[in-house]
Amino acid sequence: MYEQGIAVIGLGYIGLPTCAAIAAHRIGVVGVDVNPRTVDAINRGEAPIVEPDLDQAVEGAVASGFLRASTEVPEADVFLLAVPTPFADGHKPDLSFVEAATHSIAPRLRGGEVVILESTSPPGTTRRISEWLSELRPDLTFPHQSDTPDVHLAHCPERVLPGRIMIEIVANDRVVGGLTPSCAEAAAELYRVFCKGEIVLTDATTAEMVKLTENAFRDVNIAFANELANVCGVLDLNVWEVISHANRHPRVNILSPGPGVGGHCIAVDPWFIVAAAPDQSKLIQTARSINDDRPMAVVQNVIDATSGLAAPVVACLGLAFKADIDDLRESPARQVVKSLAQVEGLQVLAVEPHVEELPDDLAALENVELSSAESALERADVVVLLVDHTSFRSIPASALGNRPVIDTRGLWR
Ligand code: SAJ
Repeated sequence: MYEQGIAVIGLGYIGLPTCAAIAAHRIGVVGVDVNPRTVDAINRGEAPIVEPDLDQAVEGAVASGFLRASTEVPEADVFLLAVPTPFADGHKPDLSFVEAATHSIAPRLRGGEVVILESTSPPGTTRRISEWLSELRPDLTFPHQSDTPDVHLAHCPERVLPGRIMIEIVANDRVVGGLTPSCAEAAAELYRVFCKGEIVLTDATTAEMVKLTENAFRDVNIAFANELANVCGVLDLNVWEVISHANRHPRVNILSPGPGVGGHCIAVDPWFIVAAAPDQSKLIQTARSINDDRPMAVVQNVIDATSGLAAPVVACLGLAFKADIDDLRESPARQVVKSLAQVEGLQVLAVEPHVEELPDDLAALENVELSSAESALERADVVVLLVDHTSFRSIPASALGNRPVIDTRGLWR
């Protein structure tokens, strides 16, 4: 089984953990990435990204000889594509990385392989890969052309939560959508090797829509919570108390309001549904705009709290996009800090225990300084909690004192 091994294209938060999970079952894996530094680090047995337990998994897989990395695509039995699918201008899906990955594997096909798309993708993408491949390799048949193709193609969307990837990559159920039923079956065989969750088979477009639906559901639910926060602000009610009591109802489960939705998935993927059916996705579009408006609503609350102060000092606790991670990309907290720094005379003390230095865009601002929590709480006129890191939970009420506190996560409620 898998004598030629598995090739995983893209060694980011999904590709690399997947390589390690497969290699742990003594199947040869070559991880491919365009970045030579990523490749070198992995070949030294190091994980170039921060994720609990990934380091040991990569070290073990490389030491066992079942994982190596390369900038070149090898021949393989299965090609698994795990490349980014961001959006371009106008929130339109950008499939350029998927297309480039498709081009990179085309010359390696001999017939008999399975190609699996794991990247979150707009409906129809798996079929487009099949079409691209048939243009590149007219000597082979693909599943949009034949029920018995030379190369099988399926979509199996990743569903792992950053911070719990190594657990969820094994434990989660997987949806495997084939362009034909035999494509789904061929792809499912690989997941049966390393997944303990159930493997559910469907068609490729349904699988694409399932993944987008999961993240859009969460975005809409968070938007509802954020809208409640706006409403409770007007009514002078504690939104956390309202939600926590409502959630005691057996059929109510409202998520938590916050300073906005960050990360690379939940704020992006709903747009793929909107692009596919703009007139039918009003709720999804409204949710996106409610969540996108949140950082500026927080900024306005801070400005209101500092009114009357000539040179206010504001402590901003947290820069990451969510709790207990060091990832500052696409973070609403960072957006709040950046916008506050535009306010004349205002000084921001940014507290982020998971980083050693500010990212370049914030470091370039004269009135933003990276600070410890202790020092920021000593000096600030106003305290804003932006990320519910565990270490902030234990800050005592006495350390906050009588100054205005804006707790966007309800951590100290
Ligand atoms: N957030 C809130 N309120 C909440 C929950 C989250 O404001 O109640 C915010 C977070 O602070 C963060 C953002 O939403 O800024 C997203 O965080 P998250 O933890 O909800 O999700 P991600 O983006 O880390 O991972 C999601 C997951 N999808 C679902 O839970 C449906 C994960 O399983 C996916 O694999 C991942 O997207 C992905 O790659 O698509």
